[in-house]
Amino acid sequence: MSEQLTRAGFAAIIGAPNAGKSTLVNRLVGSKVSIVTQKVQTTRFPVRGVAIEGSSQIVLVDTPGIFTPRRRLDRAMVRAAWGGAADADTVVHLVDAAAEAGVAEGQASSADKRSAQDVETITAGLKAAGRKATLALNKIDLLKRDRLLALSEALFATEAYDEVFMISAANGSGVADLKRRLAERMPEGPWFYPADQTADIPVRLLAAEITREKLFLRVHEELPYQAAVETTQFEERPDGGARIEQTIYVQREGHRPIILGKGGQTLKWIGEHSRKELTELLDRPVHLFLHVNVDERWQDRREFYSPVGLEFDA
Ligand SMILES: Nc1nc2c(ncn2[C@@H]2O[C@H](COP(=O)(O)OP(=O)(O)OP(=O)(O)O)[C@@H](O)[C@H]2O)c(=O)[nH]1
Ligand SMILES: [Mg+2]
Repeated sequence: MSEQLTRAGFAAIIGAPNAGKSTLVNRLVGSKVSIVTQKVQTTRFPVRGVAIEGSSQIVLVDTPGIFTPRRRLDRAMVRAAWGGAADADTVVHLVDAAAEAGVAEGQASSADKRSAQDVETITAGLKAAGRKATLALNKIDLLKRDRLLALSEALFATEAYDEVFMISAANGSGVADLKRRLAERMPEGPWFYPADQTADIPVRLLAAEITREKLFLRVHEELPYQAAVETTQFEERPDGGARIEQTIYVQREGHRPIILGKGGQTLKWIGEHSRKELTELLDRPVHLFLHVNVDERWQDRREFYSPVGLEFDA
């Protein structure tokens, strides 16, 4: 009997901040591996999710949004995103179609305009790299079909792409077709991960990410995105539970009361929601302790970068 042919490879999802990359990766994998918020620049380092389609294993690389970077962390994020694309077998450029359409019709917000500029930068970068990407127009749930076609034609005319998909990562429409296509594009070879593994991220890091998501979801208006979460302790308890200690770093003393909230209510909310999700994810009781530290220069601390796969000197 001959062995069944298997395929395995890497598919990088790149795109402007907030295009929906992490939502798409979670949708393709079928469980949560990467955090999602309404804020731009949520994803800070490449996150690997593992999806299976037939006999193919697709290792999805969720990348930080690509934009014009100014600070050190921004530079490291953008470099990591392009690095993810360079190393992958196939690249999907995910575009927020609603933002693009807004720009085309002259009714765009400043965020939409920024997004459209980032899309241009990425298209140019793909062309310079000399390889064709898959274009995936996302958020089609927000748009009429005729607007989508015009948009798709305009982007395809740049010659950076060899295929176009129209999807909604949020409601799943079109995602199955994209997944089948990615599976076909994987090179022949043995799988990289066991069949039941969906993510490749250390559990301490994932735990910190979940708390960061709740933090951003709760204080996205008040708090600039300069906050980080670190898991400082992760202990298995004799009763089968996990005891997790985390520190939230903010850059200014003035941010501390925002995170604490009145009578500590905000921090309590963040902790409760994070604990709930961690309990489900780890499938055991979780005792979570959160601390807030002010560290003006956390973005300039070298230790923060390499554990998550970012280059400090980008
Ligand atoms: N309506 C709609 N919203 C979507 C869709 N996909 C993602 N979103 C929303 O878009 C926002 C950004 O989603 P993310 O998945 O965090 O986007 P991202 O590209 O990973 O963002 P960064 O990590 O910041 O670069 C969230 O509020 C999502 O719920 C979609 O298909 N339709
Ligand atoms: Mg993301």
